[in-house]
Amino acid sequence: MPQKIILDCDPGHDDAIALLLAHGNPEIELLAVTTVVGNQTLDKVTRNALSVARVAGITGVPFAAGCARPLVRTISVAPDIHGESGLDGPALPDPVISLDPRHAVDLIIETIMAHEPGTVTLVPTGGLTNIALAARREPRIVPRVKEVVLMGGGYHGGNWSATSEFNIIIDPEAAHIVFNESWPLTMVGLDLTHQALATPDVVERIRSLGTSPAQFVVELLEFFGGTYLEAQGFEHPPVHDPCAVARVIDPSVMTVRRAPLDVELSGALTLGMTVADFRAPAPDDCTTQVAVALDNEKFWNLIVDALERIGEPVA
Ligand code: PIR
Ligand code: CA
Repeated sequence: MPQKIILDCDPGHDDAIALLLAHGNPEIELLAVTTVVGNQTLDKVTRNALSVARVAGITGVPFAAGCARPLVRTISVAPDIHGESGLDGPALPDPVISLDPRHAVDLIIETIMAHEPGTVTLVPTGGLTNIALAARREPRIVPRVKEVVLMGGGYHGGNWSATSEFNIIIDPEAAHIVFNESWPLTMVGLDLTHQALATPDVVERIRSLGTSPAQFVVELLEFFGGTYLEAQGFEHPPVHDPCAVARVIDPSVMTVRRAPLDVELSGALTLGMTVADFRAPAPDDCTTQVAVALDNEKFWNLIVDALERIGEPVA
């Protein structure tokens, strides 16, 4: 039985690859794709999501736009990393599917309520605004969700401040809500995703597939590699968001550690920090865990296999 997921994203180079992975892997049933302000404005990331759907040949999956600003803070976007479009690099084809008319928060709620309890996994790869609002708007979703497997945070440090990761610090109040709900939550943070580096050998593996979605990914990785070198001094870019999807496909792709987690809302230097309490043993009622170590070979095989399965979609 494939895992049913809702991908809540802000494409975004690595979000786009996460979407391709989810679509191309038979262990995943993509129930819905929702967008949220993050790497760029809501209009831009939503259009990007629809363009990527065309590249991947995704039809029959509802795509809905969500929140255009965080709960409390002002918008901060990441053009230094993702460019002005939010997905600079490859040519972006005009979308062929249209947006679902529902608000993302409503689509998330309706989708969870329409499926058996314990069968839908939420995979957020952007700020947590939509997910937090869904939990507040319809609390009955919380015990129905199988698990939240999110890309965000980190217990070693940040990428948007010394202590804090982008997806958390752009809407820390939303993250605080999501981390403190009772659903099982796996944090796939920078500690893990900084192990998923797109080295030249994996870029060549993808290029050699020779299809247009593979070429699209190569061009994403080339642009992302350039900005990551320039802005963050990384020799090879970390491909964050597909790590969360990979965890749902094959839990053995990473090791995790149970630990209570919380999000800092009042620190003068540490706003948006995800604090993990690693004092052992984790309490019996602890429902949160953090990703610690990646099986790199398994991870890249999943990406390459998904692109191979997608092949050359008829646009
Ligand atoms: C990546 C992101 C934002 C800023 C930087 N520097 C790098 C986006 C990615 O899409 C990912 O979801 C998360 N936020 C990583 O921080
Ligand atoms: Ca993202």
